Amino acid sequence: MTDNSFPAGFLWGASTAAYQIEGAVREDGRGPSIWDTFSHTPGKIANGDTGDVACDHYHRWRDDIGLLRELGIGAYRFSTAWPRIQPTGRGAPNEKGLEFYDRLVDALLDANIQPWLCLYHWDLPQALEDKGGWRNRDTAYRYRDYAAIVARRLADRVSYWATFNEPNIFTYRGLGQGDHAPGLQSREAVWRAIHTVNLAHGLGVLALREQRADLKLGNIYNLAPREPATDREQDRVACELMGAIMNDAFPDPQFLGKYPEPIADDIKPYVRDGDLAIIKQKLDYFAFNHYSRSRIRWDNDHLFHVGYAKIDAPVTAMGWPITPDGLRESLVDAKARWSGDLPVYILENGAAFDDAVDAEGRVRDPQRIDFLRGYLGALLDAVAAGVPVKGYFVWSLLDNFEWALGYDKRFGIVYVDYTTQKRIPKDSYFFYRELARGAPLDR
Ligand code: IFM
Repeated sequence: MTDNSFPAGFLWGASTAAYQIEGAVREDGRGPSIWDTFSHTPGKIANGDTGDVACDHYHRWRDDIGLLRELGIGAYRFSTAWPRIQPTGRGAPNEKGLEFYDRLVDALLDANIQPWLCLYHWDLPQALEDKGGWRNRDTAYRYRDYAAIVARRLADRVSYWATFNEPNIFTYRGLGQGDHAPGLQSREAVWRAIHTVNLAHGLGVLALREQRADLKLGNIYNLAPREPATDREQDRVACELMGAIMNDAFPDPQFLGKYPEPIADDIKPYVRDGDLAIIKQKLDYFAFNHYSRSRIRWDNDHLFHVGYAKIDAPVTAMGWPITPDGLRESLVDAKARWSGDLPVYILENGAAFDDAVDAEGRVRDPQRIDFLRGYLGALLDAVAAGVPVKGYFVWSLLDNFEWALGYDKRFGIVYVDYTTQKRIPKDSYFFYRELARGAPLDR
């Protein structure tokens, strides 16, 4: 292996999420999710956008699998929508919902693409939210039942499963910062939710293994290096808190059986005897998403007293600094702290830029290509440093509903014209295709 070649058998993939692409929110018995409620609440989403139609993937999934096949990648990560499968989050499954994922999985396998299934990418059934959502311990048991239903149906064909996508983001932003669904602003709600989600993870892993013992199971964290903006005590405290919530709150209990020190006392009131043993299950791979490093400062006005300080680096259309070396650092750090010899996968990485279709009908996105080149170079540096990184999934296959920012932010390697639903592969799609065909990284 040279420094610019990927290890033999390296898995190239692309990721998406149900609410961000599917649309068809009222079809075939799907129930409402917290994101339907939130996106229909005036003022919550840029331009008043909603996921009602999104990329209409629910109807166009065959074309989208065609794009994946053409791309030549080995794996596709998608999420199942809990409210499609259990419209109220409990009780008998909705057959039509299961059928949709059945067809999707079969078509992926026919195309020789491994399905990677994530059970939860933020679209909690609204009926569960009405009973306290992730603040309510019972939701962990509802999640366990949902996981068992999906596994009973798909575990014969899907080997790779993830319990949650970015549990740190949906708990912190949904219940603390309030800019994501369900839009609460409460420290206590965050502590409660962190524990319920961890418990749900443990219960979910047990339920999945019961269906098929040799499934490959993991959780998709979101990790990034965080450093204090200055060496002032307050900035250091703010940074430690952010590190505990954003990096450690899920891998620590899941791999080490304990909560990180800066938040352990806050979470303790919700932890019952035996919970930590349920949470700390043997996992088969270690996965995380990574975008950017950050510098943290104390902010008196913020609920958690944290703010972001500027980093001297170019930024994406999200305003996120482009700091590829942070990926290497996070990989090396994760191996030392949690993953050890487990295979490691980056299940999301990518960037939003202000893409446009030019007069020739082409979408030229050299900035995204540079971004990918930089971060993939950092990944190779981590491999050279001994981290067993086995695959990389770009975020995202398609432009899609970017949560509170609606359709303004385009992360896809395929451009979506939302008025016609036409898909146009961007230049980065062809760049990625070369890598998937085995080209070394030209860096
Ligand atoms: O679009 C999101 C995705 O749903 C979760 N990870 C980050 C992406 C970009 O913000």
